[in-house]
Amino acid sequence: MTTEKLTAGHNLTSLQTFLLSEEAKHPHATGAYTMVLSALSLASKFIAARCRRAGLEDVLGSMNSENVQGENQQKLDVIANEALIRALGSRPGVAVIASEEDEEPIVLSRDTSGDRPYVVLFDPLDGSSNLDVCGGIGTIFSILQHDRRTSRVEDSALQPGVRQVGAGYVLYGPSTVFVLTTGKGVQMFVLDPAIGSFLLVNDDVRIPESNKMYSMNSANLGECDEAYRDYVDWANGEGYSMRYVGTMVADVHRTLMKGGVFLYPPTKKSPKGKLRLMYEANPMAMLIEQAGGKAYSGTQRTMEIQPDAVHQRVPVILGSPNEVDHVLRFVSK
Ligand code: AFP
Repeated sequence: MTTEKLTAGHNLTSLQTFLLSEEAKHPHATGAYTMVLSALSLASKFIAARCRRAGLEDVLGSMNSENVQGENQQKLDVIANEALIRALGSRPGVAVIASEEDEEPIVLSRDTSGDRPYVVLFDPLDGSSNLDVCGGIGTIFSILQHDRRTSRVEDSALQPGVRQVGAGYVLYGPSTVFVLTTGKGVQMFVLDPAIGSFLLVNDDVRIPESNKMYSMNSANLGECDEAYRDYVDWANGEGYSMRYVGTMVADVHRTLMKGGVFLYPPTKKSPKGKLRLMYEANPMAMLIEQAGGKAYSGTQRTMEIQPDAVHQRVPVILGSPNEVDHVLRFVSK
C-alpha cells in the first residue's frame, strides 16, 4: 500500500479508537461521554449476537405482554432492553435512561453536583415485528445532558432535539452497522464479528441531495391528510419508486445511503403520527441533518419541538434536502 492511500478509509480505526481520539481533542473531558458510547456499543454487540442466533435459541415470538405503547412485546424486545439497561447502568456518568419499553424514565443517580451527567433515551429493538421473518431491525439512541434548569433530574429527558449531544442507530441486517453523530458529521462503523469490533468505514457520511424514491406505508394513504396523497400522486407521476421495510432504522439507513424521503404521516389510527419523538424522530433528525439532509414533523423542524412526554408521537418527514422540500410544498399548502 502506498503512503497516499493511508487515509481515513484505509486506516484501521475501531469505534473505541475513534471515541478515544475525539476525547483527546477535549483536554477537560472526563471520559464520561466516551463511557456512554462504549456502553451503547457493548449492548449493541450483545443484541447483534442474540439476533444472529434467533431461530436457534428460543428468542423469537411474542412475550404475550404489551409495552407502554400497548404494542405486543417480542422476546428480543425484552432481551435488548435489559442489555442496554445493564450496560448503561454500570456507567457512572449516566443519570437517567428512558426506553420505549418502560413507562417511566429510570433514575440511576440524582447527584448532579459535578459534571453534567447524561440522559440516554433509546428504542432497544425498532421494527421487532420484522424479527420472525428475518428482516432488518435496529436500536436507536439519543443522548442529552442534565438540564440544570429542571428541579428533578428525570425532567431532563424532556428537552428538544436541538439539545442532543449525540445520536445514532445500529442496524442488525446482513451486517451490523453503527451510525453515529456527536454533532460533527456522521460516522459509520461495521461490526467485524471475527474480532468483535466496530470498524470505521466512512468518517463523513453525506446524504445525496435528491433521489426519486419515497418510503412510506402507502396502505395508510386513504387515512392520511390529502396533502400526502397529492404528494404521492405527484411523485408517482414523476417516475419515483417506493421502498418500505417497515423498520424505521432500515428505511432511514437506505434513505441516508441512497437518498430519497422517508415519511410517516398522521393517520386516523395515529392522529399525531406513529413514531416517537424522543427516541425515534429526534435522533434520526440529528443524524440526517448532520449528513446534509432535512427532518420535519409536518411543517415544523423536528428538533425544535418542545416535548411534553417521553413517549410523545410525531409525524416524520426526513431525507434528502430536495426531496423533503418537495413534500413540504404539499404539506404547507
Ligand atoms: P415495530 O417495532 O412494532 O415493528 O414497529 C416499527 C415501527 O415503530 C417503525 O420502525 C416503523 O417505521 C413503523 O413502526 C412501521 O409502522 P407500520 O407497520 O404502521 O408501517
